[in-house]
Amino acid sequence: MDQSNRYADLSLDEAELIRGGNHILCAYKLKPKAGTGFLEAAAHFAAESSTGTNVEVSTTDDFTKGVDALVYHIDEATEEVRIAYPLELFDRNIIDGRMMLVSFLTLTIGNNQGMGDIDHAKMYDFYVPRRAIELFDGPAVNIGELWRILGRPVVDGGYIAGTIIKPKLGLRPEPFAQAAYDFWLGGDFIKNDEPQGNQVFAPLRKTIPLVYDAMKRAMDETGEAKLFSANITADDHAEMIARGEFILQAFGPDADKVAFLVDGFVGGPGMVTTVRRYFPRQFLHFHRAGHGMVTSPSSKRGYTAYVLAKMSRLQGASGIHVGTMGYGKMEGAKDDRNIAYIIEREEYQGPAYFQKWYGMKQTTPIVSGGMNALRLPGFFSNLGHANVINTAGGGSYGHLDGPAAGARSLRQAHDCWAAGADPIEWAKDHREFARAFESFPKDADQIFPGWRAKLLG
Ligand code: RUB
Repeated sequence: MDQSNRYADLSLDEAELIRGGNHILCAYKLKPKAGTGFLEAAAHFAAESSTGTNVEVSTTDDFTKGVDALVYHIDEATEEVRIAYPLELFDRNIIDGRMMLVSFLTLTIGNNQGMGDIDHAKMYDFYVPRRAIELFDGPAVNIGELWRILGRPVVDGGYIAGTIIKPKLGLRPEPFAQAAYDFWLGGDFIKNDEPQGNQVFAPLRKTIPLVYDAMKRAMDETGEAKLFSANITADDHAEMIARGEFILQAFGPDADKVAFLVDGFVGGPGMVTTVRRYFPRQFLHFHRAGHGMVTSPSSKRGYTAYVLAKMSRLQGASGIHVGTMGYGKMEGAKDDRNIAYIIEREEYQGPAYFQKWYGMKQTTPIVSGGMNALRLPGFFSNLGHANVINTAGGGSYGHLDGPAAGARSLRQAHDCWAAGADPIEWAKDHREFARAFESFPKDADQIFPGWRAKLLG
């Protein structure tokens, strides 16, 4: 059934919709199945995403029609469809009237992902009006808190050198804590890898007190504050809270130095909000393992990494992984900078929409995945700043002289970029950075051809 007379109005003006402030706007790349017209498919997509189904139902009244989602722009050549969703469509909490991300997803990227007359559809941007920004939690704390703990300025406090305990799994409590201690001698921040939790060979109740002991010893030794991002991901919210409370108790007077990591893509919005609302004083570390199944450019469904990052700020992530923009091991490209810019700036022109955040705290870009000291200077040049958390697992534990040297090599790489120095010249006076060339020779050959002759003589 062609529903375009009800679910499409191509005379609607986008600028006016934005001025009105009563709609969330979504931009998709959409392709109908062969045999279905473009406008017809788009209108069915909007129907299924709001008030409708594939047939007219007799229970529809005039009010219902007033909250239809409407296709307001199509461009068949570029597979572009833009839809305006009235704010009334979105579910609100009964406890405080606030908006919830799960409802945004259920409507805008829910049933419409499995429709028989749609070949594929992927959301690549969305616009949130001021009222909706006010109704989402947003971050409670962010990198500013971490800079304060590290004794730095709370604005532009700079690079946070971090790691992920590696191997990813298979360390028992003592070697795990030792690996943490060793890195902290040279670096700032350690995160659990995303699958690390309460495995039988490393029970959380045994591992966490040892990690705190390692942190205290490293703080005594270096005179610097240290940070630990503990994974409290679990299916059960009660389990997450039990883990979080145990960890905060174990860290006692240093509980402010604990972040909570959640596998927010596989776990979903409920898991993120559990941390955001139950532990509002802790840095909320959104790990996005699994996101590639929808965000990869090879996927024509779901949403992009840009959309994921933007949603995470609405939800209240203190920091989210933004990829490595072509400089690390994960898929990405230089212009993925926009994934960082939309979460850290007060306003930003995205691929479809100009978004203002109306004072919502920023979400911190976390840069991770195959990074090491050699890859950092180029990464910072591409991004244009270094106000990020960077976690380099292999880049630290793979350093020939161990994780403390690996950590120092990261800081030296940052300082090299900040000084605008030539990396090979810099390496001549910075031993740990120089040893990174020998530790990661494949990268060195690729990024700095001829380095051996210049550095090793
Ligand atoms: C880092 C690692 C992270 C990825 C996730 O380990 O595997 O979990 O960063 O990807 P290493 P993303 O430093 O040894 O590569 O950050 O893109 O979400």
